[in-house]
Amino acid sequence: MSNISHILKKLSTNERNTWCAGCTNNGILLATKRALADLILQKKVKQKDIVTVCDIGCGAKIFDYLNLSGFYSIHGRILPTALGIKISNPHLTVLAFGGDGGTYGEGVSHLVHNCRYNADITAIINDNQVFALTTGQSTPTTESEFRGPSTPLGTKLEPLNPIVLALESGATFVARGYALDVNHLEELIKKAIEHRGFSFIDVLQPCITFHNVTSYFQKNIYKLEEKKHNPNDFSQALKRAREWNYSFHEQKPVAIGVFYKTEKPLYCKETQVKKPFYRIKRAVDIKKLIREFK
Ligand SMILES: Cc1ncc(C[n+]2csc(CCOP(=O)(O)OP(=O)(O)O)c2C)c(N)n1
Ligand code: SF4
Repeated sequence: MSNISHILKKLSTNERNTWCAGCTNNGILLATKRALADLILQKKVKQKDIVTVCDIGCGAKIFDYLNLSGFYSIHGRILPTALGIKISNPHLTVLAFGGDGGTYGEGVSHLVHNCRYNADITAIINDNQVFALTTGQSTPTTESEFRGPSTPLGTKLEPLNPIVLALESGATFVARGYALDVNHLEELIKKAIEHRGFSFIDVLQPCITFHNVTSYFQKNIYKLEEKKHNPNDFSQALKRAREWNYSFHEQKPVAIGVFYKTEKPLYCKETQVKKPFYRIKRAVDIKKLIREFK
């Protein structure tokens, strides 16, 4: 067995895959495993030092299929959980997996502030433009007129553009991937993990059961790197991000790749974490305190 197949095997679990047959989340799982296996092989990360923080949702079930330490968080709260882990032990490679519903709906303030903080965390968001696990209600990235269980007459709202949001919130690495282009997504995930700071990847992940827009993506997706896009140019990044507004009423070009990348001070450095919190001896005797309050 080659080294890479051996590492891929070590990253896998025996859990039964409960995604619908043909679910595009399998593309994200494969790209993540391959990206991690390559980084492990190159000795850039260690399997024992990788931590995943997952939301509640279809995509978040990736937690069960990766043989990594981790934390099943609550809906919308992957980023504060990931930030807490990173501050407590800065040596860890922290990956946060969430859906568009949890991250752009309930958890949107955490996304905005984590873009500002710039802790060294990688956020991978499976954006299927619906709350898939709860059977397809509309989320902030759903297109107008979409009819689902919570909007039987069609949603009347325009979608939120998470790429523009992340750029305007000050993120230092902003990218979009496509779950059905596994090789491209693998490269994006590697770049995101290697980036020093908060990395954000919105992954277009058409839900084949409740929001199947695969044919639109197959027709309209193009790669930024093939258009000589300069990821260091903020205004160019915003312009590219605004080409498509997450709707399907008209044919528009849908860019994937790194929109923007820059360097900023890291949050953990600014908070003066000299050594991991878990190594700091507590001055307070917790057991004694509990006895006092009993
Ligand atoms: C605070 C809270 N609100 C709502 C729910 C119910 N809930 C669980 S999963 C889910 C849908 C998740 O959708 P999304 O985050 O888009 O992920 P997907 O299932 O599409 O991968 C919802 C609404 C919950 N568990 N907790
Ligand atoms: S409902 Fe959609 S996202 Fe969830 S497992 Fe099925 S195809 Fe995948």
